[in-house]
Amino acid sequence: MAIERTFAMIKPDAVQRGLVGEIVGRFEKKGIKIVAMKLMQVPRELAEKHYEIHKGKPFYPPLIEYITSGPVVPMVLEGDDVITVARRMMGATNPKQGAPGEMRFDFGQQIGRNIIHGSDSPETAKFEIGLWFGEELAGYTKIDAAWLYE
Ligand code: D4T
Repeated sequence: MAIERTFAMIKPDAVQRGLVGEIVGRFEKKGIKIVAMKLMQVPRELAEKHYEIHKGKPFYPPLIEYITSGPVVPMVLEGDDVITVARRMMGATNPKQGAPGEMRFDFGQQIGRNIIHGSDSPETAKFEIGLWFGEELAGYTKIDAAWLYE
């Protein structure tokens, strides 16, 4: 068992389309623990730091516009192998690919409006949690742990 933390962010299209509850509900039903969550407008500087790796690519300017276009819901999730598991729940980057059951496939249509972000590695998760929430995030005990983990 590898209990780990990851960073996820519900993007502006999903917030505007009223999908926050649905998305958070999917994580909750899976048994994934929400360690931190907030709703916020993304300052341009933060968006640029978050997507620094894509700087110079053709989709970078519209990506920054999109992510700063309305409030987002960043969160920190905790669970067994959650970095990989949460990414699988989100699905293929392009909603046109992937399969039913994946959030991006179920709720989205275009790659430039793909609903949600999730960290893709332990290094990225650590960086993104620090960037959006600061280094030290207190944990808490949740009553379902004994029923989720053997
Ligand atoms: P994020 O980072 O948003 O969780 O998406 P992924 O990790 O699944 O995919 P990514 O980093 O390759 O892309 C970041 C972000 O850019 C948008 N995008 C990407 C786009 O608009 N056009 C493109 O061609 C690509 C590759 C979608 C997600």
